[in-house]
Amino acid sequence: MAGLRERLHDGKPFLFSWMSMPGLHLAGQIARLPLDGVTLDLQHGLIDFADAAAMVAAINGAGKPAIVRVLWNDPGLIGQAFDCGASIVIAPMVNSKAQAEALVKAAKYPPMGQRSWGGYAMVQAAKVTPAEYLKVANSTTLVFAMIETREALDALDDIASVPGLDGLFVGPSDLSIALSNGAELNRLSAATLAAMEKVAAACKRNNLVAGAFAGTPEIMNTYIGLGFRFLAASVDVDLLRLGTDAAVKGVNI
Ligand code: 3PY
Ligand code: MG
Repeated sequence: MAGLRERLHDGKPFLFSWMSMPGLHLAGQIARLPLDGVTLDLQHGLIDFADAAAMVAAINGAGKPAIVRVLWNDPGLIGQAFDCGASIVIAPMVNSKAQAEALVKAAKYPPMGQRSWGGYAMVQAAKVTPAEYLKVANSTTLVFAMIETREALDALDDIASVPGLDGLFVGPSDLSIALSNGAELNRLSAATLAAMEKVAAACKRNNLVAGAFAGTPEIMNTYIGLGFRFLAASVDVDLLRLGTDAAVKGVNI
């Protein structure tokens, strides 16, 4: 999406919805909420590729950038996400420089990478001709590598310095599990926050956008304080619970 890279670098938090449930109309509704974009979670959500293709079109139709967290750092899945019109791909469990290079290679056409040409939805979404799409694709599609293991923390600067990468995205649940050797799931644990400080610093050194899954205002504010700007703010399933709590709050029953 034109202007998205500039928006992500302007220093203002970019807060987005996170969807785990499939549904074209649901995606259209969520894209109209007052947040900056919508992520479809194809790793842990219940969304398959046919669902995602329709949902991406609905999100783009609402004028918001569509973000896809792919099932795995796999070139076929990354190409598929961009071909259906996603603006940003987030790849899970990127643990080495070689894996970060593979992510960029799958996402970019030559000379930056080896993305394979095909499809039409991405051309429709960009509102250009196929030949024009080729010219703008590498600069308008963005990739984030997820940092969520000890291995990734050990290779942080090697990963962050890979050309073509736009940002690092912390999976704080997996990271907290890894750093506690499986003892706790705590997105605000001291060890997780200390590691995230290092991720934010690596992003700053390499002119990358620092992103993370957050999910609550308290967590978001903490991560913003550490320098994170690209944040998953609310999750579809949680919105139903929060909305229901608000709908019956104060009712005399
Ligand atoms: C994590 O926190 O591990 C994630 O992958 C976010 O969903
Ligand atoms: Mg994870």
